[in-house]
Amino acid sequence: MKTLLKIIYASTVLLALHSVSQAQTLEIKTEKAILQVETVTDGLENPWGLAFLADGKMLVTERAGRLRYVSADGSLSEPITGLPDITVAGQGGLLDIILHPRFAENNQLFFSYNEPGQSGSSTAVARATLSGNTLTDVQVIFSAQPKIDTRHHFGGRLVFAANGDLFITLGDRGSRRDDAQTLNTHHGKVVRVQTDGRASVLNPYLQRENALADVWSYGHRNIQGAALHPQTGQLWTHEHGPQGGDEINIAQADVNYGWPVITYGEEYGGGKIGKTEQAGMMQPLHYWVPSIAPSGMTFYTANLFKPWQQNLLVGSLKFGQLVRLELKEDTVIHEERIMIGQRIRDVRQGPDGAIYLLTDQKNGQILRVTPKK
Ligand SMILES: [Ca+2]
Repeated sequence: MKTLLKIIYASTVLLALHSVSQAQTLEIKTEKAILQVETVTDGLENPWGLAFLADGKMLVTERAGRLRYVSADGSLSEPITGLPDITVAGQGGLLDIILHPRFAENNQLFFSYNEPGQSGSSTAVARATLSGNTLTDVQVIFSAQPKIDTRHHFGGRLVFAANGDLFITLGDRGSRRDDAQTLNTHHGKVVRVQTDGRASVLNPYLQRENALADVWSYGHRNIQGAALHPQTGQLWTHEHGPQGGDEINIAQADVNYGWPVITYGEEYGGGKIGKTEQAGMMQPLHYWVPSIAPSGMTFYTANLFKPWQQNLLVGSLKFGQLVRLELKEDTVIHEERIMIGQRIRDVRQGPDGAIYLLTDQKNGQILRVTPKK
């Protein structure tokens, strides 16, 4: 595979050997920097989410239902015990992980996963205390309804709002009907909850009949990337379109993002799904035709890559790219596609200012991206 990559990307990727670890380091020429891409670790089965601990370690989820520590030198711990039952099927399994904003005091974290139930499964979020190699006090704080037996479109990204509420992004579970357009299911929604699972006091449907109180925004297809804008504090999301029409949105309270009524995508195999605009439905900030299959998202804010500050970075599963978007306020003014050559599942800014990528493979990796000095 590595040899193949060399041939395919020889025009832009220079290979070098890292002299200390002997790990392979790729060099990639981009518009504003030559990047070095080093493999921190591999041997992860479809890693999905990443969280940085204060001691230089990371926590990484594997969709197959494992959570591990990764040390700074890339060694993997045994799986952390104490996870609940997880349905690993299709796109479902153990998904994202995020530390409590006061993790340093309480050792609490949150993770999303595909939770089994009588009528199928659904995206759920649990809170737990991390003590050594074990999770204790595991409590399910959110469980999407209804549970159904499809195996795709679970959403699953977790982001803390500035006030300490937790945003949970969801997917439509492939249930086209009008589920993403109705407020009494969690299909195709962003929800906003307090850390104990109660609806945020800021939510728009607290008093509305036939609406779930934890819903924040609706009309989404499948959101696998979300991040807070560093200046505005708003939640930015992207979502998968069908064939074409992947979108970036700012997920705002009581806004309808249109799926499946409006989309820039089309049916697999061709054919119109709907229209592209309708009154009362928000247009995306940016969309991709053809689809890039986006997963993972971060705003870059660190000093290590000064030319990339305030850029939005998005992973592409389909094209194996890191997509860099330059913004002017809420408008995308430039897009650069950086070929990494593996399906990118998550994109994070590390405490060291480096960019960390998870690759969606059976033998998945954590890649560390830095500018060449
Ligand atoms: Ca939309």
